[in-house]
This record gives sequence, C-alpha cells and structure tokens, in this order.
Amino acid sequence: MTRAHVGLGSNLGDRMAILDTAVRVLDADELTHVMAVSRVYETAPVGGPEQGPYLNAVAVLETDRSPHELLELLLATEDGLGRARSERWGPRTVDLDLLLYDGPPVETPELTVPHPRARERAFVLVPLCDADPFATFPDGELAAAALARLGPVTGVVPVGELQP
Ligand code: A4P
Ligand code: MG
Repeated sequence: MTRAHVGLGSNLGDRMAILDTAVRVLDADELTHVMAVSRVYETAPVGGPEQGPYLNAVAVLETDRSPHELLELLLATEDGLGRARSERWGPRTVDLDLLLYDGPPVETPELTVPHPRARERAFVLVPLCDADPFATFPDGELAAAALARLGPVTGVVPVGELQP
C-alpha cells in the first residue's frame, strides 16, 4: 500500500454532503482506504470567474492503485457526483486533485504529482497539514514549511468535520 493525499473542493450544491460522499466513495474502492481526513474549511475562491466560496478538505489514503489508476478513480468519482466540466478554474460540484503520492514525482500529459499548484495555495496546504502534519513534498519540504513561506493566511476558515 502506498500513501497518497487527495484534495477535495466544492462550491456548488450541498457542498458538505458532496465532500462527505466523495470521501465515502473513495473509501469504498477495494484498493483504497481513507486513513484520515482534515477538517472542512470554507475558502475564498482563487482564480477563475467570479464564483462562490469553496469548501476544501484533504483525505489521506492508503492505496494499491498506481498514480494513474488513482487519478481514474478520482475522475470517475467526480463524474459520479455530477461534475460538469466547463471553464477552467470555474465553479464545480466537486474537484478531486491528487496532491501527493509517495515515491518519485509523476510528469505525464494526464497527470502531474505533486499537484503543480499545491504549494502556492493556502486552501490546499492548510487542510493538508491538518490531515497529516508530516506531509512532505518529494524534494523533502514539509507542507507546513511551504505554508509558512506563504505568509499570513486569510480566507481559509474551519467550518466543520467529515466522518473518516
Ligand atoms: N491532472 C493533472 N495532474 C493532476 C493531479 N495531480 N490531480 C489533470 C488531478 N488532476 C490532474 O482537471 C483537468 C485535468 O488535470 C484532469 O483531467 C487530469 O488529467 P480538472 O479538475 O478537470 O480541471 P480544473 O480543476 O478546472 O483545472 P485545474 O488546473 O486542475 O484547477 P485547479 O488547479 O485544481 O484549481 N479556489 C478555492 N478556494 N478552492 C478550490 O478548490 N480550485 C480551483 C481549481 C480554483 N480555485 C479554487 C479551488
Ligand atoms: Mg482539478
């Protein structure tokens, strides 16, 4: 089993129920277990058109899926939860990003791990550190150190919890 960290985001519909269902769907996969989940944070939207606030969280997984197989599970879970793909960075019922996967970085047309924008985003790093205080990028930098580099965090507020 390999450890992986998945970022969850939603800013359309019943956001909390959608994140909760996404965690359950991932845990129901026979090759994947959810080991921990962060608190849920309400976050100001970053990039894209004018859109409503997100709920963001991070799940820590143990999986026997390869990175690409895990991406397939994430995309299938997004589809199952009714995500329509329209504009980049636009509003979405659910977005599941593979943030980290233990082992060497992955760089292919369909998949880049670590997620290329993870280190610049408080809405990723705050829940990532919450779910796993020792989460580390492949170059050895702790997620907590990357978060400290961003400076003071605004627009990331804990609002609830998901059941693991
Ligand atoms: N892909 C490549 N690498 C990965 C990876 N590590 N994890 C490919 C997941 N997918 C990866 O994704 C498009 C394609 O990226 C996938 O099919 C996969 O092959 P998408 O989810 O359809 O597109 P997107 O999410 O609109 O684009 P992108 O670039 O992934 O956006 P981001 O960077 O995920 O940003 N503000 C707040 N507060 N909270 C948010 O959660 N999210 C976004 C989306 C913008 N602003 C936000 C939030
Ligand atoms: Mg995405």
